[in-house]
Amino acid sequence: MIPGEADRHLELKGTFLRAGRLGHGHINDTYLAEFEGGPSVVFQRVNRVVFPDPEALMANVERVTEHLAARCPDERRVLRLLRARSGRGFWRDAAGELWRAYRYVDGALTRDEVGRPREAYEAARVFAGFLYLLSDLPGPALSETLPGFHDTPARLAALEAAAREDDAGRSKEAAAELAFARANAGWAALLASAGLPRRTVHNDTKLNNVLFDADTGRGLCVIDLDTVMPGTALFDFGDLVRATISPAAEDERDLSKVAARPEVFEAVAQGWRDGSGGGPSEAERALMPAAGRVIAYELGLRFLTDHLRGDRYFRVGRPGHNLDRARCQFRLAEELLRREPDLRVYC
Ligand code: GN1
Ligand code: MG
Repeated sequence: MIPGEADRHLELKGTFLRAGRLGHGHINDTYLAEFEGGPSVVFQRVNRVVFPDPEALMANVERVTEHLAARCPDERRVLRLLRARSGRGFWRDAAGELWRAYRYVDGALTRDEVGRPREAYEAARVFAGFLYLLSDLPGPALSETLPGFHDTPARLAALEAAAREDDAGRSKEAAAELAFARANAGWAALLASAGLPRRTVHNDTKLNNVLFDADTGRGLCVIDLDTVMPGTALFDFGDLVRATISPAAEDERDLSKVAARPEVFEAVAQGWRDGSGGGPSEAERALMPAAGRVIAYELGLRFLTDHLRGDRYFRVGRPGHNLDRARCQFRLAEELLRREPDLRVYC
């Protein structure tokens, strides 16, 4: 069946062949559908627990994709949102679920971890280029669909509330992780209180949110536009560092595999410089080595909070998955601190 009853809402070319799950995202449900005699299409059901106002989110995505398409005519470099017969970039199925469709980018692949520094360079170049293309998005500012998304102090406060309320009865077994979060509370304000300029950023620059050209290995296209909204460039840079610098998976249980590789940091910093229209400001540059640690810590807080709340936000694949993820991010934050003297910004 075509996901989301899409044939009732969209003009689709060709005859439907098959559809299957796509990607490793933690939030939405994503499917790839293939058509005989027509282009492949990516369908997504938007997670309504995570996004309380999906229509505001889609208004952001419509503006962003239109702006990018006007700036960059290459079909494989920017995401193309398909318009429903209603003229909007989404529709609702009979169950009231909100769906959208993107043109599938052929000949591309995603990665979950960085093998060679070059891959990190390419991801950084493409994400920095994305911010650059959006730097002249006409006003007003995009809606803050998830307020305080990278407000690390607020994330810490949310963890404290979850620990106190202890809905799922898991606070006791997470005592060591809670202690880590509290012991490093001083990290929370590092980016949040730096007074960096707010602009349109991606806010979720994990490695598998960028497509690579399968033939050349070059970075191609930024995907997952759900959190594109106001923020600071260092949220994106920091998230990119935390997502690329370790050879271990985000949910690795063997914490001895978690490491901060200075050569990958250097590649990310170079890609960031080369992709943006001008290097970072002095204030940004000074905080670049710490940014990955703050975002790793923040993401650890979020995974731990979700574990304590009974896994309501991030999709889990096994019991204790969010706790494993939290442990891994906290270890990464520690490693990033330990290697910080070796993290050099050559730009
Ligand atoms: C989620 O949707 P996905 O999997 O690209 C999350 C990010 C986290 C990431 C961690 C809207 O991203 O903030 O950094 O998981 N997205 C949202 O893997 O919360
Ligand atoms: Mg994603």
